[in-house]
Formats: sequence, structure tokens, C-alpha cells
Amino acid sequence: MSGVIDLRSDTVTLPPPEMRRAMAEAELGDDVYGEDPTVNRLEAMMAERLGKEAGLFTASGTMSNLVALLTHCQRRGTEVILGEEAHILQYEVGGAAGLGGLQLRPVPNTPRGMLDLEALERTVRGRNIHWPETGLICVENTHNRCGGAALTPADMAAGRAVAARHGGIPIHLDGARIFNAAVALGVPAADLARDADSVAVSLSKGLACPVGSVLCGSGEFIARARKYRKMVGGGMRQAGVLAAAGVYALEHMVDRLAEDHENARRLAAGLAEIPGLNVDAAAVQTNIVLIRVDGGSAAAFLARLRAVDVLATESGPETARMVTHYGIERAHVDEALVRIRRAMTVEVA
Ligand code: TLP
Repeated sequence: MSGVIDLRSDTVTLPPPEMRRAMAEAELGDDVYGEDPTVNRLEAMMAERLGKEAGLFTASGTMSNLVALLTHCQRRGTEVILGEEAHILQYEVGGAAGLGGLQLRPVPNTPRGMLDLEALERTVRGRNIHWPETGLICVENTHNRCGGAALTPADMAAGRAVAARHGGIPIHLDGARIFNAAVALGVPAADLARDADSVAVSLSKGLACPVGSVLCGSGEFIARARKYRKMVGGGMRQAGVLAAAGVYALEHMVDRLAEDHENARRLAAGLAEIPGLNVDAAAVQTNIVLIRVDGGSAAAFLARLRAVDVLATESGPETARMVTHYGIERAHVDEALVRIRRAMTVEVA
């Protein structure tokens, strides 16, 4: 086998031919007027899958999260509690602060991706003239920087219990990869979304759509979110051409995520055998594999991999990340392992 094996992210997935056909043939209208039937269909389908009243199609996961935060936290200076490894904190360009005037307050994540509940309990603000108000708690499922760990319905219920003890603080779920969690745990996605007030789901990751995300919540919440989406320039017109990919993905691309998980486990088991790499293969639940590089830098490891046409990303100074996805078959995993083993045995001049 020759050619580049791209394990940087499930965002690199290309749409299957039938998905492209569905896009080309989509029925369209002007979505800012609420008249695109395909967008309306996708929003309704996603809301139904997540057990929510309504959905809102957005351009990206980052846009869905930003719009959710703006909608939940109306007053500038409001505090949002989230995990220190949260995508919203680490990889969204500070949008909550830069565009929303919101203060992000991190608490430790557990290794399994949940918020440390004792820290959460201590961090929620009470009433004091000096303090900001806690306006929102955010969780992430699956958890990207915690190696694709899947939060369970019990984790979500425990988070909800803390929020409820403090006057019913709303919960936003960054569920970019919620279907990976649902498939891995064998539960309906709605069970994972029940204890969240809003959920952002990505279409452009393992579901292989070229663009898009859907934010779901109550009808009232989504009506207000629609206005914020417009504010941040996310009012797309004949967006059904994109939403059609999402409709196709919900119908055809969810169950196959199990293959990605199987490939990730195979990859992790192989990597764990390679001297110099530390991989907790037993911890791999979904499609993300974290690799701690013995006494070295992730950047140097990635450079070695590039030399043998295997691509990965950093998830910290000493941690590399590989992601399995549509387009990566078992044979690619086996070939990647052969190449990585070779790369690790070559002396660097
Ligand atoms: N994550 C990307 C990069 O931004 C790191 C990736 O390659 O994994 N929430 C989570 C949990 C995510 O992993 C991502 C994308 C997003 C939100 C943002 O989605 P997009 O890229 O559509 O803005």
C-alpha cells in the first residue's frame, strides 16, 4: 500500500458519492426566511434523535458552541464553567470572551472526560456583590483531549444534580462526537442528551459531511439562538445543499462509526507494542488514540511520522493524537503500524 495515511482527524473525511448526489439533488429555499425544506428536515431529524424540541443548522461546531454560549448567557461578564481540557476553552480562539464578553472558568477534567464534580460544586458561584454569576456549565462527549472518552447517562445525571442544587444552572453539551459515544456505549443519543439543555452535534467529523453542525434545545432556546446565529454571520441561504449531506449522514453514516472504533482499538494495541510509545489501549473507547512519547516531544514524533507518510496531530507537548475515520480501513491501520515501527527504529541524525 502506498500514499499518505491521514490520521490527523475525522474532520478530513470526504463525502461518499451517494452523499454528494443527495446534495446535488436537494430541494432548496432561503433558510433565513425559514424556507429551505432540506434544512428544516435536518433540524427536525437531529432534534428528534436527541430528544429535543428544535434544531438549528450552523456552519461548524465552533459556531454552534458560540451561539449556544451567547444564547444561554445574556449578560457580559457571566461565568461559564467547563473542563480545563474542553474544546471550547482550548480550540475555539477565545470566542466566548472575544465575541461574547463571557468569562470561562475551568475545573479539572477526570481522565474519563467528565468534570471533577467536587471541583464543580466548589466553583459554582453563590450570591456576592463581587462575584460574576455562573450562567452555564459545559461538558463534552466524546471528550477530544481525554482520548475520545464517552460520558455515560449517569455522568450527565451527576452533572445535572450539581446544577440543580445551585438553582438549575443550564448545561450545554459539546456533543461534536455524541454519536461516537452513543455507538460505543450502545445507548440512544437522546439518553446522552437528556440532562443537557442544549447540544451541539458535528456533521463534518465521523459522519463525513463536508460542513455543518446542528445545535439542539427547546423551541424557545432555538428561536433565540437563531437570532445569534444571524448575528455571527451564520444565516446561510440555500443551505439545503449542505444540510442534505447531514440528512444522508443521519440515515447512513451513524452505525458504521463502530468500524472506526474497532480500527482505533487495533491501532492502539499495535502502537502499545512499539518501544518509546505509551498508549493505554484499554482506555480507547471510540475513534481517538492518544500517544505519549517517552521523554520526547510530540512535534519530533510527528516529524518522524511525516517522513513515512503517516499524519497525526499534537494533543499536548508530549502527546500525539491519531483519529480513525471513514476512509481508513483495517488495512490502512496495519500499514500505518508497519510504517510507524520503521520510523521509530530509524536513528535521527
Ligand atoms: N475539533 C477538531 C480541532 O478543532 C481540534 C479536531 O480535529 O478534533 N467540539 C469538539 C469536541 C471538537 O473536537 C471540535 C473540532 C469542535 C467542537 C469544533 O468543530 P468545528 O471544527 O466544526 O468548528
